[in-house]
Amino acid sequence: MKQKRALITGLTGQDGSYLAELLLDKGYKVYGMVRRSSLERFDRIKHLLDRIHLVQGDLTDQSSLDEAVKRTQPDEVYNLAAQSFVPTSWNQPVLTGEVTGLGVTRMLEAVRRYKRDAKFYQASSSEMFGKVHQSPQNEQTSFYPRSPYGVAKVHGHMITVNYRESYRLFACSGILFNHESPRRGLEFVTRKITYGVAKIKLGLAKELRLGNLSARRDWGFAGDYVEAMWLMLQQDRPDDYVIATGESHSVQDVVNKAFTAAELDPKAYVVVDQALFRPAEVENLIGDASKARRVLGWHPRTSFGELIDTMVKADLHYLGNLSSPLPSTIVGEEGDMPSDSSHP
Ligand code: NAP
Ligand code: G4F
Repeated sequence: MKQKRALITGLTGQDGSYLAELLLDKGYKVYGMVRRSSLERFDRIKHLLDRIHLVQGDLTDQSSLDEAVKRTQPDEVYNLAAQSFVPTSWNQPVLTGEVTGLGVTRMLEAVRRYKRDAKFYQASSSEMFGKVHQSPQNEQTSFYPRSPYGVAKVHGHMITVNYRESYRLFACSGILFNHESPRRGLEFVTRKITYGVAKIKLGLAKELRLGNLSARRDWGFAGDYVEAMWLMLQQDRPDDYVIATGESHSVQDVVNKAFTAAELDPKAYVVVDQALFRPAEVENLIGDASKARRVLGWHPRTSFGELIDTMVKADLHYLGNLSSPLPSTIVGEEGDMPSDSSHP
């Protein structure tokens, strides 16, 4: 049987790395799109580099996307690339619209022009529900995004639906709720907490500054969620699916779980910093993935407790084995963020 080819945008990100592993295990020839930067950002995929094929491209540059699709002739395209950090989307709203919104249109155009029969996956987001109209949220719930990122994702979602209907492309959107792992970026709240806990435990930090502790999310494990992406493209017809655990927890719950895993008392270390609150917050997300369960046979395998425990252990292991001092920090809109991007 002919070896299937997959093209992943956002290969160097959290989900790109897990999806590449899954597709390689399934025998795919995997092409990954990477953009040029002055420093290589291959931390998450260094263990895969001898098995994947890199193609250069950027979601803001149509010709590079056309060329990537023309050259690789993929059977499946997974569009995971995005400016994905919500606070940055207030700071760089136009860039976020270009990459996270219009970038999807550019990718769909490349597929339509150069590999029309390729199956296309779009990384939609529960951030589209924003100020929620119903709970739990499912595929019928209306959108009310609360950030430039959420607005851009609504564009990406709707243009995917539109290309499916206009051109009969096999185009699917996965509306994924928050999913985390030891490879999560250090700026997102779960990893900020588990990394911060590990630093405190090892005597490398004295406090952890956080914003809104009462916000609630439906958090799952990224490794479980990339399987749902693949399953969507194995169906007979294209459709959209919510992917979630169906459980919601507060940021305070993550704090409690992570500090307990390291046998520390959060009250002694957590500082609430008003500067870390968002101009408009998404207060409460909880997903209803019953369609994915019914049609795809997908269900999450990792519990909230296991996820946070694993992340704390991984960060303790990583920081405990560092041979050089921690890198200096830069001040970002979410406070002091380590400038390294270390991924166990
Ligand atoms: P991530 O770790 O932030 O990765 C984002 C990826 O996009 C990186 O590989 C990044 O490349 C790439 N990228 C950024 N700008 C680009 C551009 N202009 N051209 C080409 N590539 C670009 O995100 P993730 O957590 O893996 O999420 C994957 C996708 O799912 C994103 O679209 C995200 O918005 C969406 N999503 C995520 C979640 C979640 O909870 N994780 C939930 C719902 C939806 P560099 O390494 O070069 O920066
Ligand atoms: O971890 P977060 O930054 O993730 P957020 O904003 O929910 O977005 C993530 O999930 C989306 C899916 O719903 C993706 F589409 C998106 O790409 C990204 O992966 O923040 C979660 C919550 C927020 O309510 C925030 O206000 O945590 C709260 N929070 C409290 N203190 C904090 C902090 N968030 C961050 N990043 N840093 C804090 O210090």
